[in-house]
Amino acid sequence: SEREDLRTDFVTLTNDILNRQQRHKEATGDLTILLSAISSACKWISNVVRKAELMKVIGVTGGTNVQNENVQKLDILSNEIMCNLLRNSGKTAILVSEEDDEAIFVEDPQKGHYCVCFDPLDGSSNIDCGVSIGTIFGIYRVKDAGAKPTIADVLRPGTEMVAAGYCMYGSSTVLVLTFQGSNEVNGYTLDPSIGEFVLTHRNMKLGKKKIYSINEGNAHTFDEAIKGYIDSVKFPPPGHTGKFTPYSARYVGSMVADVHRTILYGGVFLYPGAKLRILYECFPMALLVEAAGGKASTGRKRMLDVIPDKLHARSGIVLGTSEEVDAVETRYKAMDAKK
Ligand code: P6P
Repeated sequence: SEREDLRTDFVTLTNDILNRQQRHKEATGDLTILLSAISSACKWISNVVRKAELMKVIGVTGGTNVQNENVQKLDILSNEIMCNLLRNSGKTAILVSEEDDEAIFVEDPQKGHYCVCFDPLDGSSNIDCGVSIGTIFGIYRVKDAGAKPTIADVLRPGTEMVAAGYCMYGSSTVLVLTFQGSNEVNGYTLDPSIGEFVLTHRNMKLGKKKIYSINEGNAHTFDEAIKGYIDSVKFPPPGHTGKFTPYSARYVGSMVADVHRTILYGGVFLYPGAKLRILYECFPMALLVEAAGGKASTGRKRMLDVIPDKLHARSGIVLGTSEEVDAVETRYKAMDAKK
């Protein structure tokens, strides 16, 4: 009947952000405006990502168009929309994008007090096969609102990020967000018919499924600690008798999809070796996973305690349930003790 598809009771992302601002008496509303700009950019990216294949047919996005010109790729377009909306918000001082070698310093009158580190379209190599991709962002407040912003405002530990989140463009478009110290992760699903992110996952906590997620094609590069851990989830320990239930292997190859599944279902995601970028992949995901009740580590130390030495610094990362991350860290301690 007509009534079945009418949603008549919901909370929106905007609503939640405004209510949070009111609960923080000292809040100026700047972060609210900044997050509103990010959510608008994600709506725009979602719209374009979903039409990408069709737009290619008419040569608008990706590949070449009818005049055989090289047309901007989705990750370039997504970067443009993120940079423009963040700058237009009037609340940013520094933008660090995966797509730009140098940091962007926002000039007056648009300059604000927040630094946003983001990957506008992470996993974009998966676009052509329809696999989920996403926007990842982490937000610092400048150290001194009265001083000239410098690179030192973003080469800081992840513990100093004030908020972080991602927007996954999958079977639906879901924006997942947490604030430093809140211990709460909330997920909002885009209802394109009204252009609102509607609360669908209140206070997300890591699931309990035994899943491991790693690109085993890199096994020849794994150190003893990772090798030992991966063997331990696939094979019974030596001398084991009785039933052994191996973990399930799940690997999408798009960090947002692998982390979103890890938070919802549980298990562990590992990318050993310095591939993932600290400021706009590792730190935001670490903040989210910790707030969802899990852990994120380099293997040897808490991910959020790392201090990146350059904008696009990379790190190995292990994130997921505390039990699994602890198991990996224990193996690194044993391995290092033998040195
Ligand atoms: P690999 C995507 O290119 C990305 O940056 C992350 O989203 C993803 O987790 C990782 O790289 C996948 O890397 O080497 O398994 O293809």
